[in-house]
Amino acid sequence: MRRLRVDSPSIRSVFLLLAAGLAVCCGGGGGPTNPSSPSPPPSGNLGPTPVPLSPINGAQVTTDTPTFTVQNAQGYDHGQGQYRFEIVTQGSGTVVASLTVTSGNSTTAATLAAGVPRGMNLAWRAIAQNGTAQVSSDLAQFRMPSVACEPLGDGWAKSVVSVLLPFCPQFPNIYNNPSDALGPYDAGGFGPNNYFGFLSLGDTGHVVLDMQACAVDAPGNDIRVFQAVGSEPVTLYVGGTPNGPFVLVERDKRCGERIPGNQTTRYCDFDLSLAEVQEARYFKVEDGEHFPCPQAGTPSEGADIDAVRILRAGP
Ligand SMILES: [Ca+2]
Ligand SMILES: [Ca+2]
Repeated sequence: MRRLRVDSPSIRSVFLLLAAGLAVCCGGGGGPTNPSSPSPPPSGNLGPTPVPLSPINGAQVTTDTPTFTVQNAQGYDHGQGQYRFEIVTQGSGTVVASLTVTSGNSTTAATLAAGVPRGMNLAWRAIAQNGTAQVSSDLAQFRMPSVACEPLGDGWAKSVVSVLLPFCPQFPNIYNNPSDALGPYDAGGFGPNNYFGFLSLGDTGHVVLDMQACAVDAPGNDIRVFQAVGSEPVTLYVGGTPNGPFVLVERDKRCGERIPGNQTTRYCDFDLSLAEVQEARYFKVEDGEHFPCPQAGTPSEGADIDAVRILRAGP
């Protein structure tokens, strides 16, 4: 049961609160609230739209799973609906994360447990919904923790965070050492069984690489992926933390630019601005060839990753 406040200044306010109490008294257990948020007004004084309470005004949060708190809107209080929290880019307004929770008492809070990407200029809003109508807050700017960037150095990939290589019994992948994607490009040899120096991803495979340094969005391309044997397409995601969340930069990009004098390795370039990412340390390189396992005819199916480099460190 909702508890009525006893400090109401007038009989009229009491009647308003009683009416509000009747409307919301029986909604069951309370929704998520943030005890540290500013004191909310009584539900009778809620405004026509939700109002962001925290984080606001560009404040930097200290966790990768931040909590967002909004003052509820009139008609969307506890027991009356739900709130959809959207994390969007400041540039195009693209939604990068979202979560819907039931309304709390005067305020509603949501913790983005799946994480919010670092290295982007972001804002958030809360959209109150009651099944037939909805009303949105203004956007509030905030900042995630900074990406931990080490000095640039030579710009080549430094270590493997994780790898997923689907097993294809039709034709098992023999180019399956993820370390072959580290350091400068060095693939060579001859096919189909005697190449060296690259990692074949197979259909839908991927590898996550720690660059230690960060790629930053400068004018033009920022990242170069070196891909061996042909021009198989590559998909690139980037992140500010080793386990993501990762943000798509470009999908299924043909990776076949030739390097003069090199017969094995080719490359393709990516521009962080496509993803509205300012800086990224971890690159998730995914197969973009999508050649189905049942049709496999070589032990090197999928994109063949020889190396990855931050372009600012050199061509
Ligand atoms: Ca760029
Ligand atoms: Ca290599």
